[in-house]
Amino acid sequence: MINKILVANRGEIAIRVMRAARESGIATVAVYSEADKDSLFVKYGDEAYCIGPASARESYLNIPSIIKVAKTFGADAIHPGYGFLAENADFARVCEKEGIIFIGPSSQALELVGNKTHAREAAQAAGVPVVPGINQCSDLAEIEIEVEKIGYPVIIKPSDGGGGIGMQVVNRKNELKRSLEMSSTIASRAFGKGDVYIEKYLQHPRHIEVQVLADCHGNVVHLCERECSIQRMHNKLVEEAPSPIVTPEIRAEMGRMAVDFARKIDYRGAGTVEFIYCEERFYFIEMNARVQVEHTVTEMVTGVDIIKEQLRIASGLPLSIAQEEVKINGWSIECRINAEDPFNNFAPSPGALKAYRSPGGIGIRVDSGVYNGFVISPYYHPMISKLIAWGRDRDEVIARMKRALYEYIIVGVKTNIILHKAIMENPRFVSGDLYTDFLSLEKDLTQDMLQIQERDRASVERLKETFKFIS
Ligand code: MV4
Repeated sequence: MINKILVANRGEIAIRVMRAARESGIATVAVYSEADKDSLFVKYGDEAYCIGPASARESYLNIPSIIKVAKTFGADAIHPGYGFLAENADFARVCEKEGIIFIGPSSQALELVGNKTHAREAAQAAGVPVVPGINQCSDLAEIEIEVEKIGYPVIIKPSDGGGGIGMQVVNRKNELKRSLEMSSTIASRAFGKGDVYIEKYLQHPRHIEVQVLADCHGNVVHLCERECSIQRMHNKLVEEAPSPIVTPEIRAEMGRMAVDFARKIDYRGAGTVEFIYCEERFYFIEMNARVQVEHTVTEMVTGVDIIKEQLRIASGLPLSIAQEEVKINGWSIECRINAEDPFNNFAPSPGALKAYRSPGGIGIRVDSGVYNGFVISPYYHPMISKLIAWGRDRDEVIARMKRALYEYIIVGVKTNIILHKAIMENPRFVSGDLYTDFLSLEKDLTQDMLQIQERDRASVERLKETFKFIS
């Protein structure tokens, strides 16, 4: 059993974990950088210790400091959240050696899925469809012959990478050599290893992922899919569950594939199996071995508390639900509300929230670590909150999200709320016609944003007036 969890993260996800811990009767320890000393998550922890200066490297990535706090103050488990150390196999291994429970998969599983080529091979071995491609890149002449068989365009991906870094699309033979070198160089610099692999490049794909949970008693379940196609430069902006195009038959098939993959690699914990969906087929691309930002939409439609399941699994308990009990109820959408300027290439807009009031009412959930007067730090990703709506169907949840975006009062920093309003009103989005290049291809979104801004100016100003006596 776990008595005390050290939460090795910050912001909304630290609070999310602390909430699940409190409901489970488990104490928490917050660790924070100097930049985060006034953050809410520091107060949500039963104890809190400063582990270093503002830079992530010297605080949230500082393995020795985090382990030292855990040992000194008697934390028997560490939850890494997402980002930072969440998928770091070395960190998981240190925890294992020190006798601290890492709330996540084993270091071996992290190592396996951290290498995308190995993950691809495991998927193939589990009978899960992968994109046609080449796992081993040898000499150029051989690669050229293999690529010719697959057909251009192809995409070169770093084996040990993530987040789209170092990926190169190749349209013809004479670009292949240069792109291989480019991808490998970027990969070496970013991930310390220059290995790459090649896949057929699928155009206008949808990004659909399946949430899985696996305990240490051999139980593996999937919690259905999320559609995460609306993204900008590999940063997801809007996610939803279920996916508008997934039928019950495809859902059952994708779910079975995700579970088969998790079983094949002896996975334990919460994880996400990522697929790309293109021309009515889906293909495995990789596994995310952590709880994700967008786990919330799955929670809203299944009623399962994914973090509490993580805590059960880490304690050695069986999952609280069986596959037959997983049912989708209604629809959920998440909008990531960032402090950034949608009219200036999404430049971060850190600073003080001079006025802040988040929406509420039926079907609305706001996961956030901010409050009125809080200062958004320039040192980390400028996410203000995750605004999550639930409705009985997609039309109701979109209407509810629009209503919540209307209610949101944020003064002092620029935000992407106007972009979310434009997306919620976009005919393509409303019809469920989503794909990963949605934002780059919808050329008139800026025009839409300007129009919506003019249309809503008076009502936005009326709401902001509420705060005029305070600031
Ligand atoms: C692809 C692809 C097209 N074809 N693979 C980018 C991030 C990584 N997780 C997978 N990525 C892609 N892999 C093949 N064979 C297009 C993308 C891609 C993408 C995927 C998911 C979400 C957003 C994306 C944005 C651009 C490209």
